[in-house]
Amino acid sequence: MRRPVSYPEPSYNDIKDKRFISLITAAEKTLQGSINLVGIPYDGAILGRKGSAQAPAAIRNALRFNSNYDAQLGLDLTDLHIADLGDIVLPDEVFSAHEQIRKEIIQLIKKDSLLLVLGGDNSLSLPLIQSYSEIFGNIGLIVLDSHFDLRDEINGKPTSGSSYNLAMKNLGYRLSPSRVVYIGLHGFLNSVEYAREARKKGITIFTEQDVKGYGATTLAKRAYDIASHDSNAVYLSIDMDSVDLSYVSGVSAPSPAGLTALELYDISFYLASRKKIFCVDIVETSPPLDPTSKSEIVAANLICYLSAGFKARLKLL
Ligand SMILES: [Mn+2]
Repeated sequence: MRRPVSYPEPSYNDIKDKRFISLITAAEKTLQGSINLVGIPYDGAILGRKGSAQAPAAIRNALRFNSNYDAQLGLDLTDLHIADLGDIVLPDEVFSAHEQIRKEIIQLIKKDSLLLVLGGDNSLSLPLIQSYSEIFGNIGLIVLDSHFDLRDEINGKPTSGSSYNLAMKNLGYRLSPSRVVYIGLHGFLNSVEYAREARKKGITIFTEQDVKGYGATTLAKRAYDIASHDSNAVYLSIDMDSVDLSYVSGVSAPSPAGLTALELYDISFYLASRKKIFCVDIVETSPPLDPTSKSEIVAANLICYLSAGFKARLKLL
C-alpha cells in the first residue's frame, strides 16, 4: 500500500525562478520517460541507530531549498516533470516488509524512466535488487558505501549490513560479483574477513583515495563499464554514510574521511546519465541523528543531480 505525500508551498513566487519542488506532482503510476520518486520509511532492520524511517519526509522537505538550474553543469531542469509516487507503508517485521517491497516495486520500475527510492535503512536494497533482476535478468550493481555490507543473516534475518551478500547469493549468475563495484571504501569501518571475501568473490573495489586519484567522473565511468558489461541493467545503491561526516552526520554509522558532497554528485550525475540505470536507492539518511538538518539537505541535492543526469541521458538518446 502506498500513502500519498505532500510538499511544502514555496516560500515565495518568482516566475523567473521555478523552484525544484514545483516540478514534482503526485502520481499513482510511474511517469514514463521521467524521474519518479518513492519513499520507503522503514528502519526495522538497522544494525545500529534507528532514525532513517524519517528520511523520506525530511528529504522531501529539504528539497524546498533547491531551484532548477546548476550554473556549473549548465543544466536546466524546468521542463522536467517529476512524479512522486508516495510512500510504501510497511509492517515492522523484516520478512513481510521485504516481501511487500518486492511486490510493489516491480510495478514501479520502468525501462524508460528512472525510479529514485528514498529509504529507509540499507536492508531495503535487498528486495529492491531482487525485483530489479526479476525485471531485467542479468544485472550489474554499483554501491556507494563506506562498508562492504557482506554479512550473512543475523538471528536468521537480513539486516542493514547484509543486502549485497544476500543479493549475490540469491541471484547467482544474474548478479555475478564480476559485475559488482564498490565505491568509497575507507577508514576503520570494516573487517579484514569481509575485505578478503569481497576480493575472493571478484568484486571490484574503488576506495575514496581512488576517487581522488582518478577523479570522480573518470572513476564513475570505469565503474559503469565494469557493471554494465554483459548485463541488461545496472542498479545503483547509495548509502549516505559513504559521504564524509562533515557533510552527512545523520547516519547510523558516520564516516570521517569519506566522499565529498561534490564527489558524490559528480559520480551520481554521470551514472544517472547512462542508459542502463533505471533504479537508484538512497538509504541510511537519519534526520533525528543530525540536529543541523544538513544530512537531508545533502540527500535532497543528490535528487537534483540524479535528475540532471537523467535529463542529460534524454538529450544523449
Ligand atoms: Mn554503510
